[in-house]
Amino acid sequence: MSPPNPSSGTTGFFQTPPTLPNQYNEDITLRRIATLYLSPTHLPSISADLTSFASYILTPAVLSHTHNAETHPPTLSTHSTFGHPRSVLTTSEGWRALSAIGHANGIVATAYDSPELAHSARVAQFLKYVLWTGSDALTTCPNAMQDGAARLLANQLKGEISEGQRKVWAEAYERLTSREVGRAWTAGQWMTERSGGSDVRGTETVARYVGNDVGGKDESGMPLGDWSVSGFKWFSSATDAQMAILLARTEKGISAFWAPTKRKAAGGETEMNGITIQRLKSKMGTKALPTAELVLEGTRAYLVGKEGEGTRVISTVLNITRVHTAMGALGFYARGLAISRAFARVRKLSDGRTLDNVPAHVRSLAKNTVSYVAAMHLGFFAVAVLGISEHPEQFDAMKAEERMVLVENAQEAVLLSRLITPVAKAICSERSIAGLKEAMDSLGGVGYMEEEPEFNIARLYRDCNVTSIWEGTSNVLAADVVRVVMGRQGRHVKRAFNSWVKTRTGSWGLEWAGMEELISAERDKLDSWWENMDAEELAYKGKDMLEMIAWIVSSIMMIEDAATDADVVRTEVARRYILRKEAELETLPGIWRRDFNMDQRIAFPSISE
Ligand code: UCC
Ligand code: FAD
Repeated sequence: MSPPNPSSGTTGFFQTPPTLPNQYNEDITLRRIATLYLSPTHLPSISADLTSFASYILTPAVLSHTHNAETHPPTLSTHSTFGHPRSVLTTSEGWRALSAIGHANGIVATAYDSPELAHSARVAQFLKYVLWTGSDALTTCPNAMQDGAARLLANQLKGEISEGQRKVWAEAYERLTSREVGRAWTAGQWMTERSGGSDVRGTETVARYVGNDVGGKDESGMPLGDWSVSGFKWFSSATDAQMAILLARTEKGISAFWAPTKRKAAGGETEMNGITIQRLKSKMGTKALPTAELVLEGTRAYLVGKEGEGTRVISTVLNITRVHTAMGALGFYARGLAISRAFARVRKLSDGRTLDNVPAHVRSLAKNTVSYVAAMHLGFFAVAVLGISEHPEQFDAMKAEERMVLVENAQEAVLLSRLITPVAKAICSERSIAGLKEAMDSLGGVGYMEEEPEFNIARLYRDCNVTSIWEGTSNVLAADVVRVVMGRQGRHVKRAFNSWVKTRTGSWGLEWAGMEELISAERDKLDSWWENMDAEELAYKGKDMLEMIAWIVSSIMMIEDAATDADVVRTEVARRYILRKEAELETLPGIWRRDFNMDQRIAFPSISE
C-alpha cells in the first residue's frame, strides 16, 4: 500500500469547528432554575426574552465587540504634548459597545424597573447576567457597583436627608437604574488602599467638611458635595464610571461618601472632580476593565449615612456586588462548560468516535457538571433570598403557591441572605475557577488558545480567577460569616438557618430519607461548631465552615429541584453530589457501562427547541 499524501497547511485533516448552541436552550440547569424560581405567570415571557438574548449574544456582531475589548485594553494619557498633567482614559470601542448592550438589556435595571416581578426580578436579572457574562468582557464589574450604589441610594432616599442631597441622589438613582444608553450611569466603589483591602481600618484617605458655600457643579449641573476628600485609592475598576461610593476618614472614623467623577471647571469645561488617574494596573485577566490607581485631591463629595459608620453603610453595596461576583463566576463557568460540550460533540479520535462517546472523557465532564449544578443552586438561592429581602411586604402578602421560594417568610429570607451571600460569593468563585480549568483541559491544546472569541476558554479562566479575590477573599468572607453567627443577630441567623434546613428536609418523601439523614447530620455538625467554638477557632476553620454551609444549601436545593418532577437525571446529579466520594467509589466491577450511560445524560442533556 502506498503511503497517503502528506498533509500541508491547507490539506489533510481539519477539525470541524464546534457550534455553540443557544445557551439558554441547551443549559438544562439554567432552564430548571428559571422554572424553580419563576411563577408560571412570568416564566413564559422571561424565558422567551432569555432565549432571544442568548441567541443575540452569540452573534458575530456582539462577539466582535468582545474580541475588540479584549485585544484593545484601555489606555491612559497622563500628560499633554506640552507637559500639562491630565488623566485621559480611553476605553475600546468594544468595551463601550458591550457596556451599552448591558444597559439596554437591563443587566441592572431589571432589578428596579420590573415591579410586577417583585422579589423574582432578581432571579430574572441574574439568569440574563449568567448568560451575558460569557460574551461580555467584564462590563458587569461597573454594573455590579452600579447596582450596589442604586440600592444604597434607594435606601438613603427613604431616610431623612437634605432637600439638596435628595435632588442630587434622586437624579443619580434614576440614571443608575436606567436602560437608556447615554443616560445610564455606572458606579465605582473605592475601598482598597495600600494599607489594606481586606481590612480598611487603616484608610488614609481623609474627608474635610467644607460646607455648601464653596459652590461648583457636577457634569450634569447638580451642586457639588459639601465635603472635600483627599487621599490615594489603590484599586479602582470602574474608572470610567460617572460616580463612586468611597470610604474616607473623618473626625468620627471611617465614613462613606458619594462623589461624581467629573465636574464643571470655572471656564465651563468638564474636568475630573479632583481625581488624577495615576496609572492603569497590569493584570492577569479582566484586560478590558480599566482598573487604576487614583489620587484624590479636593474631590467634592456628599456624606452617605452617618459619619463614622462608613463600613456598615458601604456593606449594602458589598452585599450586592458579592452576589454579582458569584453570578459572574457562574457565568464564566456556564460558558466554559457549554464550549466543552460543543467541542466534545465534534472532536474525533482516530477510531471515529467523537469525545462525547469516550467514557473517560464523558465521566470527567459529568463530574464537572455535578459541581456546576451544585454551585448554580447555591448561587441562585442567594439571589432568591436577596430578592425577597428587597420586597418583604409583597412576599409576605403573596399566596404560598405564588412565592416560588421555599422560605417561611421575608424575615427568614433576610437572615438567610446575610448568611448565604458571603458563602455563595466564596464558593461559587472557587468552584467556577476549578471547573473552568477542567473545561479548558477538555479541549486539549485548543482550550489554551485565544483566537476565537466564541471559544476562548482561556480568557474566561483568566477573568474568573479574580472572582475569589475581589469583593473579599474567601478567608475574609469566612470571617464575615463568623461575624454574622457570633454577632448581635447571630442567634436569629442560626435559628433561621437551622429551621430552614429542618423544614426543607422534613418535607421530602421516603425516597430521600438517606440523603435527608446525611444533610441533617452535617447541619448538626455545623451547629456544634457554632455552639462550641469561639470566634478565633471558627475563623481558623472558616473555609471548612463555608464548605459545610454551601454543601447543605446546594444539597437541599438540588433535591428540591429533582423532586419537582422526579427527574431521573436530576435525581442522580443530586445523589452524586450528596454522597460525594462514596458515589464515585461504589461502582461495582462490570457495571460501569450503566454509569457511563448516566454520565452521558448528565453531561449532554438534550437541547430543547
Ligand atoms: O473589590 C472590589 C470591586 C471589584 C469589582 C467587583 C465586580 C463584581 C462583578 C463581577 C462579575 C464577574 S471593591 C472592594 C471590596 N472590598 C471588600 O470586599 C473588603 C473585604 N473586607 C471586608 O469585607 C471586611 O469585613 C470589612 C472591611 C467590610 C469590615 O471590616 P471591619 O472594619 O472589621 O468592620 P466591622 O467593625 O466588623 O464592621 C463594621 C459594621 C458592623 O456593623 P455594626 O457597626 O452595626 O456593628 C458590621 O456588622 O459593618 C457591618 N458589616 C456588614 N453588615 C460588615 N460587613 C457587613 C456585610 N457584608 N453586611 C452587613
Ligand atoms: P490583603 O488584604 O493584603 O490580603 C492578602 C492575603 O491575606 C489574602 O489572601 C487574604 O485572604 C489574607 N487576609 C487578609 N486579612 C485576613 C484575615 N483577617 N483573615 C484571614 N486572611 C486574611 N478594590 C476596590 O476598592 N475597588 C475596586 O474597584 C477594585 N477593583 C479590583 C480589581 C482587580 C482586578 C483586583 C485584583 C482587585 C480590585 N480591588 C478593588 C481590590 C480588592 O478588593 C482587594 O484586592 C481585596 O479585597 C484584597 O485586599 P488586598 O489586596 O489588600 O489583600
